[in-house]
Amino acid sequence: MKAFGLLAAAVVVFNAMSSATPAKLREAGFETGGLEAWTTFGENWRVFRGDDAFEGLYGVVNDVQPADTDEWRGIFQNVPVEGGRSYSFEVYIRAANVQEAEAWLEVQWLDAKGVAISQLHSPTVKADQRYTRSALDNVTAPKDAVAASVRGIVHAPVKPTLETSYLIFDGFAMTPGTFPREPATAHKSGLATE
Ligand SMILES: [Ca+2]
Repeated sequence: MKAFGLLAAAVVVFNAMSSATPAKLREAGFETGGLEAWTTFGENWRVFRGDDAFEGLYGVVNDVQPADTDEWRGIFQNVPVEGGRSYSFEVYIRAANVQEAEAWLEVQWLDAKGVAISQLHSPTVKADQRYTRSALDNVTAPKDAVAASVRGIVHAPVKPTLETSYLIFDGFAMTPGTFPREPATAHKSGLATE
């Protein structure tokens, strides 16, 4: 009887989770001025404030500097999903003085143990660009997925020799299905140092 009771309790918890309102990205545009909702790895992530934000007042930038050591850097947030359902993801990326550095939007599908089942990413940004949409549109979560790890990735296989490279992200978003609007066109310009 005791074992049955535990099983019943587990089912109740599962049902409560599966019927919850779909979770969303938090602080997706960094407008708190902090990174409380995000986890980073690798060096030199910072929130910046200024006209160079894609939307609002803030964005997040990774500086790739000549003296750096980390080849891989990322900023991510895990969001619950329903296995077998389709989702769309986007972020706006600006690249300035990139030299050998590159960036992309990545999604890892996580199972109940937090282990990545599979991953996919947007085309790689390899050259300087104004804010441009990077997206994964209408992709289906594996049936065992319980969360999407939504990631901005910077890869710096070769460090710049003289000047800093800037890989800049703002306006992360995700939705079940597809976004209900046409994507905004790229805008803004200038270097992160301006
Ligand atoms: Ca913003």
